[in-house]
Amino acid sequence: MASSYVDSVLDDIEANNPGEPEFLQAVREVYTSLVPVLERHKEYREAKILERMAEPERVIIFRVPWLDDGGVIHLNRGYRVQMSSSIGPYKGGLRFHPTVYLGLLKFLAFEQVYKNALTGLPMGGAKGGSNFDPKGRSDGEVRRFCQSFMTELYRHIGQFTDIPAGDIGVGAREIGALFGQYKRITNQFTGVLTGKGPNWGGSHIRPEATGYGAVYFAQEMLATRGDTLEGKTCLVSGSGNVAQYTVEKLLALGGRPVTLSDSGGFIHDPDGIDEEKLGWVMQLKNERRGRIREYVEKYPRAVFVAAGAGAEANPLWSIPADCAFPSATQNEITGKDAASLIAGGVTVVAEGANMPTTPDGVHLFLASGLLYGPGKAANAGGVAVSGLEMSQDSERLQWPRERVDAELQQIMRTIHTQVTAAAEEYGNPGNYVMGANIAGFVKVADAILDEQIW
Ligand code: NDP
Ligand code: 2IT
Repeated sequence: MASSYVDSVLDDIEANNPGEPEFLQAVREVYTSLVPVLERHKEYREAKILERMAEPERVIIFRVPWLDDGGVIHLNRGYRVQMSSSIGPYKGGLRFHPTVYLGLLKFLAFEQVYKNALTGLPMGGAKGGSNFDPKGRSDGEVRRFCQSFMTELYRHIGQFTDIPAGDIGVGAREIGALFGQYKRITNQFTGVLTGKGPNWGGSHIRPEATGYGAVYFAQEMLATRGDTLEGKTCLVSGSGNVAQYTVEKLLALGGRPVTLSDSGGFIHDPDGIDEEKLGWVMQLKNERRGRIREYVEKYPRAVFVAAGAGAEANPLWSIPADCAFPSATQNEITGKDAASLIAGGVTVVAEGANMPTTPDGVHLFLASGLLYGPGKAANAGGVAVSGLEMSQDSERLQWPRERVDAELQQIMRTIHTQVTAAAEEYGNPGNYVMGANIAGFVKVADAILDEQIW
């Protein structure tokens, strides 16, 4: 009954959103796991909650003209997808990457709704960004792009309306330029963005939060089997914000990270990436804006493997290990990669990236019985500390690092408990995918019913 209803809703969503494969993938994964909830709750069907939650409340698309260092004018497309304000103001990051288009941001905004609900903080879901490629651009070019982007975006956001933050290609430098421009236009110093500098309204631990949170979530999953991260060999992909702080926390907890990657390929360091090497990578990536292949020139015992264009599998995931922390981008673990991870002995996967595993891969992980923490739950630490940054901005206070870190750990623990409980309540103990989707959904669906918007 409920399953044929979900199928027919998915058919309509597919027909109404052509050319948006990532969005349809994200919606399908969530909605197919909600069948047991819809069996029990007729009221969600009657209020057309599924139909609503796949339709953004508002989408803003705008033109972003900017001048390069040679005086040439460029045009990019800017977006903000305001998906849901049911439990709080729209909240979610901005992505600057050449692959950005409406469908990609709709998938990310859709995921954000459930993730934000899981944090227990009052935040709705959104995502935005542009197809602007910051690679190879000077600081001046990035600044002019950010200023032009904010010159339109400012009228659609605000501390009580929509609070953007970073994502791929948007870090401290970009948030600084975006905030500076917002302030010049509005003459208001408010918490309109998160990820701000710690001496101008930002929260301690926000840069670290996503990576630290993913590791805390892995710790919680391992604890259900009486195990810890001590001595575990860990595969980490990406080498940006999430990957760097994943490695930092793994080292603090006795783990052994051995890989990092970027779009050019990956490095494998059989000796392990220690604190000194991580410091070098942070300098390479955050200051010199270099490529991960340079690692092997500095540390010649490591190997670099170039990315295979259009390859069906990434050899990074065939390296024997105990844990995997995909922290680069969507669909970076294919079905073949998931099979390699399982064959290589991995027993924990904690997703730092959003939707890094393809549906085939998810299926294999769930069938294998390994501890699989989907992004919505495992990477919620970033937006959770963004929520804590909003609280600090509102009370015009800054909490000490120790307090923020303790709250982050508590939030990740609570997410784990909620997700586990939802999976059990609906008959699939240990299935974190189902647990995360159901726990996030029920909270938002009940808010929609309470607010009686029909
Ligand atoms: P960064 O821009 O700091 O780093 C992204 C990393 O991933 C880079 O190493 C980049 O390599 C690599 N990457 C990006 N796109 C691709 C691609 N198409 N193919 C191969 N590698 C790629 O971003 P973040 O670390 O912030 O984000 C990483 C992931 O984590 C994303 O999925 C993001 O949505 C998710 N996330 C981020 C949060 C945050 O707080 N920042 C919170 C929750 C999730 P290259 O430099 O070559 O492009
Ligand atoms: O995907 C994500 O959760 C983020 N990029 C962080 C969003 C935020 O508002 O901190």
